[in-house]
Amino acid sequence: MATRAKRAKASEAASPAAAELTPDALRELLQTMHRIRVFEDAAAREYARGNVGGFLHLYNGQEASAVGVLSAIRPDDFVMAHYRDHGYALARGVPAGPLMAELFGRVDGVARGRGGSMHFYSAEHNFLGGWAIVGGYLPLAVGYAFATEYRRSLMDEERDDIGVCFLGDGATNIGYFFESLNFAALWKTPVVFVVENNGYAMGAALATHTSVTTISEKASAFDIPSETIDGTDVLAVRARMDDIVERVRRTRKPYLVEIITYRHRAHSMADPDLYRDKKEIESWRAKDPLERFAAQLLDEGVLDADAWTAMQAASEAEIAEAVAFAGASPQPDEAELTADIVGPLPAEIAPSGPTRTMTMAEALNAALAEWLAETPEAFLLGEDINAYGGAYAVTRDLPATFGDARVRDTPIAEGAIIGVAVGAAMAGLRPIAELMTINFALLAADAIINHAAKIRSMFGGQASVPLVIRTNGSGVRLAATHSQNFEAMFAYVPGLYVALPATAYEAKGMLAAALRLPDPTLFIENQLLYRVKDEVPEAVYTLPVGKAVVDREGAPGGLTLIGYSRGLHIAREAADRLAEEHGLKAEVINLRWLRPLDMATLVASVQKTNRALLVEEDHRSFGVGAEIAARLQEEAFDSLDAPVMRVAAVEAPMPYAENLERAAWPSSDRIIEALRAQKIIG
Ligand SMILES: Cc1ncc(C[n+]2csc(CCOP(=O)(O)OP(=O)(O)O)c2C)c(N)n1
Ligand SMILES: [Mg+2]
Repeated sequence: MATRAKRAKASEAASPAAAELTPDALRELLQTMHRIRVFEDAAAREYARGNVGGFLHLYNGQEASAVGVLSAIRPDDFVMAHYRDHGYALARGVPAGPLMAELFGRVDGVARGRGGSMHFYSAEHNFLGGWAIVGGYLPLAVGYAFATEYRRSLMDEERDDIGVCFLGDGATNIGYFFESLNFAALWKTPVVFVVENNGYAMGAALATHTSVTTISEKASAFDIPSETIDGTDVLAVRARMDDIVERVRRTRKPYLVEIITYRHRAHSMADPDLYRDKKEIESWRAKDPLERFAAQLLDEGVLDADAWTAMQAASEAEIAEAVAFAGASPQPDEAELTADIVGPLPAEIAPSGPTRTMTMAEALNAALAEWLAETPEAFLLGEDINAYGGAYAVTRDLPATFGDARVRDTPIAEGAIIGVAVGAAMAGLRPIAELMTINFALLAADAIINHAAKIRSMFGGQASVPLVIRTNGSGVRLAATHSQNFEAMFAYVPGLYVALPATAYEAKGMLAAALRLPDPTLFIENQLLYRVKDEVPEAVYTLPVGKAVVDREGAPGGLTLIGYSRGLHIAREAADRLAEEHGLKAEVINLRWLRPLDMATLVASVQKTNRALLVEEDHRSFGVGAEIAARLQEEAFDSLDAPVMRVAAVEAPMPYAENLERAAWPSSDRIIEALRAQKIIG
């Protein structure tokens, strides 16, 4: 703390005169700071009354930062922030009524009561969240700012907007911070990272949570210019921000500002504040930025006592009205519970015209090429998709046709790859991100699950993420960390489409469909199917989203084999053997999509065959088969003549040895065994 206090003091000396701003502008800065203070105190009161729930992080003491920074930018610039977000939203001009209504969980709230305190959002004000995962939204800000640069350079849009992204000192320790700074510098994105160093990350004091306590120095590792400002002086913040904003607008490159500040209240309303010394709190309250600025304006004659009293009364009246507005706003209709999870489906394009024999990799490549050619907003990003040609050659030749700016190699930073893509998608671009294999999707799980899948719903339908994430499962002789299939884990997440093509024909049509969706898709290819050939229409077509197909008709009273991805091929092989060796004409269903899951097709098939067996390459426990078995017994119980069977990967980390790997995989042998065990065949 000694260093922080000393540094803050040093920059006090540089506090500029108020002369450059008009008296009206100065009074407005003070009024906004005061409105924030009154709003926060009212929020605390309403929390105590039980009108506000959840975590409530208040901004008292830090007002000079939000007001100094946000008064320096334009309405077309965007703002992203963390969960301590009330002050930024107010300083951005979002009206207090809808903000308070959001705290109350009401339908007139800025996220229709879906987000709460930590997820304020106002598209109208370019206030783009309110994010509650520490650091997770930083790459989104980079992606959103990147979208501006993309539109300027590739779509001839004349614009020079920038972004401002607030974070705390604690957030500068998380991997997303470093990945985002690297991306921002490398991709030259006009974003100002504003680190509010309030000395604590929850209960952890600065020196206990970071080895570099002058946070602005962290930016130098990425060649990003930076500085530290005294956050108790709104004019110091504003004066420096005027310069910084002008510089970022002109250079189109990132900047990092550390603002030394202090929160007067505990971390959140749930925090008993046991870790801070009373004297320390008093010493910072003594230099309260609000009181300091009011005293300065009174002293300089910009304000007289009566005017200041009137200003205070105006804030109190405005916030009292906001509380009344929130209290009068209805709770959201329960019918809204499932609204805004995904948007409407686009029109389908039927397959037609001549076909050509293609591998799955070629079919995917064709779908990407067609979409890039017709969609200027579309671009590809991922590790080794350009110079290397794609780890599985799916993106080969695309750089030559579409250029390096649209087929973009990235650092090895899965979290930021997806986070940047999410931000770009929110800004209206159509990113297609490649994760080299699904094993690495775990490093991007936050961006996929906490962000891509939730944004439309969590912010009350104000934003969407039209993003396709291409990746692949399986693998041969790659052992435990490189042979996994996590489709069940991702299919679990509402707000995410999960597609698994099994043939080249499907790959092209399903990818074309996913590319046109207004919401995120995890498109899971299979390393063992990239070279499988098929007849594929040359023209653009889409296959219906969330629809399974009957791959082979079976006989009534027999068996439905359900497969997807490589599991379909195993099911087909088993169906051949059952027909030849046992005279059983099994029906084969190809799921194609796990979310949404086409239960209607499955139920219709089971009503005919009375038995079902699912083949999956993912593990059996808590898996796709488990879900299908549960739903078939709910929806087709009376039709079932046997338990729903599952043949899945053996429940073990995948071994390297050839025989062990083969034994771990599902196979037609294991299907035959399972059917024998149930006495369905002899
Ligand atoms: C990834 C993640 N880890 C932990 C938390 C719980 N958490 C919420 S706020 C916080 C402290 C963050 O401190 P800082 O970045 O300094 O911001 P401040 O609260 O001081 O404004 C923690 C640990 C979280 N929300 N997200
Ligand atoms: Mg902090």
